[in-house]
Amino acid sequence: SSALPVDPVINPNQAAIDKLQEMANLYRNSNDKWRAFGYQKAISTLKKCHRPVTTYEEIRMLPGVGPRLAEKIVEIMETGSMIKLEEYQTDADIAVMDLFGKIWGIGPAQAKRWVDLGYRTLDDLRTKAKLTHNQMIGLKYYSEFLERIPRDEVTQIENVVREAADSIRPGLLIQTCGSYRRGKVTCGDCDILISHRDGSSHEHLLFPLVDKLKASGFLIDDLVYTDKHDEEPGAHFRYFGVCKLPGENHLSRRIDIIIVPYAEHACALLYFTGSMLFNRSMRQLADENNMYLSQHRLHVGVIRMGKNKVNEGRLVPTPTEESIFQYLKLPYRPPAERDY
Ligand code: DCP
Ligand code: MG
Ligand code: MN
Repeated sequence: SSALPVDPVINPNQAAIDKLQEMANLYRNSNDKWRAFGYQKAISTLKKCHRPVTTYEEIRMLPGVGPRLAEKIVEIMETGSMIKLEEYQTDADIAVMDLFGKIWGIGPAQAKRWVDLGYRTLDDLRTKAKLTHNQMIGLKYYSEFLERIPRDEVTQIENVVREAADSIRPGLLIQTCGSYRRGKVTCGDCDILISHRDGSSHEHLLFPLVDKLKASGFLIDDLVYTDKHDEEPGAHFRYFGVCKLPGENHLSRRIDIIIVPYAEHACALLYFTGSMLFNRSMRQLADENNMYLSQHRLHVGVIRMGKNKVNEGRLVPTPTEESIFQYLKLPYRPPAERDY
């Protein structure tokens, strides 16, 4: 695949970014999503700032950084540590919430429920808790799923899927999205989008594809496997599961496959490329301009009363990602510039 830009060189404020990220993760996993969000905004700002900031005044000038957070950043700059973070890291309940919150698919509410039931370790969950299928899979691969996937391994995973898909149906459009398409050096999982330009050859593909990839031993556990008829009308065919490349030295990896009709390809590509924060701001911008943007489609001329749509507006053709940016009157942003 084409040469993509990779993560920028280490940021001069990386030490502060790392500490703030740890704190944001702990807040998120301990169910304090507003604090986590505030920290995440400050992290975004610091990542975009390519000179070192050291004084309180400099830090306060950064957008999205309030006085309390600025004090924290100064503390990190001056002492190399952050007392609040250390307190949190040694708080037993917070530590357990964090442990549980790192299980794939587990949010802070579920982590809290388990803590309240008295579970303290992953073994407690394995032996005492009543787990759903996905929770069992998350536990089974606890440490493997926390490992980032090197970019070239994602490419290899894509190639395995491509080869299987091509052998079933030639001419498919197959593209890895997510953090990979945004040019990251390592990825949390492999997000593969499949479609076909003829508008119909994407149909009846997911089941034979998954069967084939299971038979070869590549797909090893399922998380979400849906025929769109199971779900809300028009939902995409999707498979979320676990894969492993052949050979001894490979870890089990998360893989997401989505198959979409070609008319929805650009909206799905935009959505599946992310980031999640970027998607949120794109949808918000659409809302503010009487449009509606989803992973399926773009509507214009939407009329809302508060949160309710009074008029659904009109579906517009979106042949490319560029066309979506044009409707929103935004200059096009390549995937590598969609982190925030
Ligand atoms: N996505 C979203 N909202 C969600 C989940 C996903 O908008 N609740 C979109 C944006 C993501 C993309 O789907 O960028 C892929 O989801 P991932 O969870 O795989 O996230 P990334 O690929 O961006 O990061 P990672 O490297 O952690 O996989
Ligand atoms: Mg991903
Ligand atoms: Mn994913």
